Order: sequence, then C-alpha cells, then structure tokens
Amino acid sequence: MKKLLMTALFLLLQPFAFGAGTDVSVKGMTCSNCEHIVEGKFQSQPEIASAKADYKKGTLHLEFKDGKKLSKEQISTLVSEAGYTAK
Ligand SMILES: [Cu+2]
Repeated sequence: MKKLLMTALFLLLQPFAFGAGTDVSVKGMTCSNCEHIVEGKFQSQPEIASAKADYKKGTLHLEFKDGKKLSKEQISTLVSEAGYTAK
C-alpha cells in the first residue's frame, strides 16, 4: 500500500520534477516491439529526456529536457520515420 502511494505521488510530481511533457496519439503500433521502435526513435533525439509508448492505448508520452521542445510537426515527422502515424 505504501509503495502504491509512493508511486502515485511520484507520478503526480513527475511533471514538476522533469519539466515539460506531452502526449501524442500514435496509430499503427501492434505489439511491444512497436513500442520499442517508437521509443528508440525519440530517445535518440537530443530534446527528449524520456519516451514511453503504449501500443494498447496507441499513445506516446514524451518528456522534454529542460528548455527543449519538439514541435507537433517535428514529432509527427519522427513518428512517420519510425514507420507509424501520429494524429
Ligand atoms: Cu509491433
């Protein structure tokens, strides 16, 4: 129970601790391999602190490094380059 509370607290505080983030809808991911492909594509970008994809939900959560950001167009291009579609 305590662990659950800590996890909830961590998730709540995460946006403040790690700077700005964004959620993107990604179409075409069908398994955990797809998640890794999309995550790898974004993790290799200098602006990205972390990337977490979820193929079941069709989402990609990005955290940017302090003061850095990618535009919607840049994100969309990177998703396409990985072989998927951002919407
Ligand atoms: Cu896959």
